[in-house]
Parts: sequence; C-alpha cells; structure tokens
Amino acid sequence: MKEPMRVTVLAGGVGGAKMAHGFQQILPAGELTVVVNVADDFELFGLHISPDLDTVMYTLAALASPVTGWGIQDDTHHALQMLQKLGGDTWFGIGDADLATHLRRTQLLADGCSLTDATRSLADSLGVPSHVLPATDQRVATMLQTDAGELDFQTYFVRRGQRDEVRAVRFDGLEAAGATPAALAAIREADLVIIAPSNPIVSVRPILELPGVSAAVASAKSVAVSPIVDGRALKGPADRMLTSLGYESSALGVARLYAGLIEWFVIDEADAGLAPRIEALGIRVAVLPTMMHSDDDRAALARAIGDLA
Ligand code: FO1
Repeated sequence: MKEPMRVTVLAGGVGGAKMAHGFQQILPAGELTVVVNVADDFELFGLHISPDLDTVMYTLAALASPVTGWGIQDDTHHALQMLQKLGGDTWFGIGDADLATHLRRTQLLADGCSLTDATRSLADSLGVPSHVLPATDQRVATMLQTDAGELDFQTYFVRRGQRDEVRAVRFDGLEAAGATPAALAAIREADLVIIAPSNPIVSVRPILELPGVSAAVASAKSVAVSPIVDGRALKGPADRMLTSLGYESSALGVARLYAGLIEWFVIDEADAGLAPRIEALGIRVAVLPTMMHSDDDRAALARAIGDLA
C-alpha cells in the first residue's frame, strides 16, 4: 500500500472498531476517518448515549475493554451499584469512567455543539489520532419489529438480551436526516472506503441509507469485510437477524446486500468456497484471515486490504 493513503471506514459496534483500529495502526496520524453509526444512540437518565461512537473512540484511544469491546477497560460500577440501591434502572451497564463521557457529551450538546463537534472534542481529549465522525448529526433510531412489539435497539440488544426474533427493521428519522458534510466529504475524498465487518442491517444500513452515502461509496474504491464467517456472526445477532429478515446468513448473503456498492469483498478463509458465487455478483473477492484476536491481527488485515487498492 502506498503511503500515505486516506482511508475512510464505515463502522458500527465492536467489529467496526477493531477494523478501524487496524487501519489506525498502519496509517500516519490523521489519514484515517471513521464514519460511525448513530442509530443505536438513545437517552438514559437524561444523558445522550452514543454506544457505537464510544466503542470506536475508546478502541482507537486504547481504552476499550478487551473483554466486551465496549465500555472502558477495568472500569468500576459504583454509580450503578448506588443506583441499584436507589431503585434506578441498571439494565444498561454504564461504568463510572464511561459515565463521564455521557455526562460531557450531554453537556456539550446542551451548550449547542453538534454531535460532530462534541465527538471531535471528546476524541481529541482522549488523544485519538484519527477522525471519528457520526454519520449524521440528526436523530435516527433503529426500531425492531418483534413478537414482543416494536423495540428500540438497546431494549432489544441489552435489556432483552437479543432474545426476540426480528421480523422487520426501520430507522426512525432517517428520511429527514442527512449525512453530515464531513462524513460525505470523508467518503468522497478517501483513497479507500471500507465497510467494516459490522452488522450489515443495524450498523451499516443506517449509514448507507443516509442521502448521498451509497452513491459516494459506489463511486469510491470500496471494500467490504464480511461480518459473517462460516455462517456465523463473530459477535452479536447479525446471523440470526439476517435469517429472520429473510436473507442468507453467509458471506454470500452479505455480499448480495452490498452488490453494486463495492469493488472488493473480503471473506474469511473458511468461506473460500463461496468466492465464485460472490464473484458472479460482479464483486471481486479477497480471501483473507478476517478473525481479529489481537492488535497485530487487526493491523495485518488492514494491511492486506490496503494492498488490494
Ligand atoms: N452491551 C451489552 O450487551 N450490555 C451492556 O450492559 C452494555 C452497556 C454499554 C454501555 C456503554 C456502551 O457504549 C455500550 C454498551 N453496550 C452494552 C454495547 C451497546 O449495546 C452497543 O450498542 C452494542 O455494542 C452494539 O453496537
């Protein structure tokens, strides 16, 4: 890969953060931009919580818990324990240090900052050398239709432990939302655009469906990394969600969702047999070790993807 190269990663939760971290390790400071899903955002205790922005920011700041991928490593939970005593809601596991992020973001927004500006302030304060951008500054909320009724994302994902079968998904507010100018510019001006191995339905789609984003991705040199390996999601409900929504829970099923947007699709060695059927979609296939168990794995995958360009 020729240095320096401007790379823009479209990311959701943990898998997206790991992919972004891989590129941050191999690029000069400032060459990486991460455009992050904000449709998981919600308000709790009067605080604006942006789980995917925080997961990306903490990962790029080397603060993220290696156990869960979200929240801050070795964080304590005294506030939550006291809240429990006081009869408050404790289903969303906010740590004490993590709480400071939610307090500060909420204060910045109340002072009139956009989510983009608030995120830049937080990321700069944590010494993150890359640009972390919300895909939109407007409120978009993933709503999931299930047998238990329509659930907001965190209720589905955390409070109910992803036990409900998802029959349909909608992104409340998406029609009225616009991708931020900074996010669109980051996609248009990148030498390489990466759709990270995030949940294609609830992490990637709320980014791609913002006006102008899909067209910008399609006209860039774009690579997507499969979040499904051998039919399974590495983390989270992507496999079950794909199935219950009528898609195939496989690298091929995900490739069909991205057909027309990407030049390359990166699949794991376990799925090498699917390459011909993915190539039949007009997509070039790179078979690589996509499991990221360490920082070195993340950097190696990023380097191999960069070499495709
Ligand atoms: N995910 C959980 O499964 N359980 C939790 O208690 C939890 C707390 C939490 C706190 C802060 C934060 O930024 C993320 C948190 N997450 C938790 C993850 C969150 O639900 C994200 O939306 C998922 O990672 C999907 O993107």
